[in-house]
Amino acid sequence: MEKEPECPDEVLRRLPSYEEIREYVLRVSREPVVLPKSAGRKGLLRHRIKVERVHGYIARNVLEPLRTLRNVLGVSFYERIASNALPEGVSAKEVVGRLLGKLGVVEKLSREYRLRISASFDAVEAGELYREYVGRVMSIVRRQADYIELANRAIAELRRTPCVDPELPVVAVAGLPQVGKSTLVSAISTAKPRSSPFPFTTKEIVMGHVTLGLARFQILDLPGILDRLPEEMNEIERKAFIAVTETADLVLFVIDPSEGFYYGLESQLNLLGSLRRWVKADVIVVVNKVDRVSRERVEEVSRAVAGVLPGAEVVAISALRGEGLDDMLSAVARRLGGASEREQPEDEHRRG
Ligand SMILES: Nc1nc2c(ncn2[C@@H]2O[C@H](COP(=O)(O)OP(=O)(O)O)[C@@H](O)[C@H]2O)c(=O)[nH]1
Ligand SMILES: [Mg+2]
Repeated sequence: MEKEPECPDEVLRRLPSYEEIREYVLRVSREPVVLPKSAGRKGLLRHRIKVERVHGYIARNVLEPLRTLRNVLGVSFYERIASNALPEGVSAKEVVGRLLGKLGVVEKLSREYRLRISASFDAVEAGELYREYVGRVMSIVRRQADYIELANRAIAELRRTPCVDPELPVVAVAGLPQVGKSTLVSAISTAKPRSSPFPFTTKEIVMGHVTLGLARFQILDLPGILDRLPEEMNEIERKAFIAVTETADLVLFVIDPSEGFYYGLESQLNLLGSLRRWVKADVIVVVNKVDRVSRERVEEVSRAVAGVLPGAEVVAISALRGEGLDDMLSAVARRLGGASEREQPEDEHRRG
């Protein structure tokens, strides 16, 4: 049975490239093997030990990390995040499956050549067999060089991805660029993401934790999403979109109500409407930057929100000045509390 998935940044290791593997194998081939005086048939034993070294290196540094990666990819959030970092149409799962299949043959070859070397006539024959073994192993590895690079891209992306604890609720902070998502997350959580007056500052998913009395939840600061179809999004927007759809129990949709806001109110409302269609999670609409606009404008924006999402809960805050944050957090706690009450009967059912 597969182990429980663990945090990608803790368990995932980069794979050695084809060149690094070749370098190791060349070194093993060159370096003398020191044997005790008492050892018999030294010429054979030396080459058998070299086969074991090559095999051990590939098993520990390639096959084992690949199995860990396969395990992590069992969580669909991680699988989609990893595939998002690969070229269009390439799935991380397929890359790993292919590598494990092709490179797994090294295990069989190693067994075969250990036996053949042990049964060989003399050191000359053992040396020939060893060279044949290395040739076959390296030709397998060489043919997978591009796939090893793809796996490393997936691994690098997953190591940058926060570890989502499935036991704790997830609140995802979404909206267009520049609306104040990072400022908000840094005002209320342990995370201190960078905020700035320049769009597209946030390129990674950043995880923070919030403790509210006895309740605890995870909060995700996300890259901004422009108002366009998922298939038109770039890699970074898609990453935010995947995080919202795969992990969120609740979405805080942040709106900048300023009249001079670069992206305008309409595209913010469009994105809100689209998210509502694509995402099952609850949404609370957060009208931010109220320090910059009149009360009338906040009411106008709230009415416009109601036009898109009738009955939606709207809270007004200034993330920068820390205004309205307590009310917003109470609204979040109410929703999450409600969600866990709804889940309880299901838990009973699962246990029974
Ligand atoms: N006046 C005002 N500016 C804010 C507020 N929240 C964020 N900002 C500013 O808006 C800009 C974008 O903020 P940031 O958090 O990086 O937005 P993000 O792209 O949505 O993460 C920064 O210059 C922030 O200082 C707010 O409540 N009031
Ligand atoms: Mg940001």
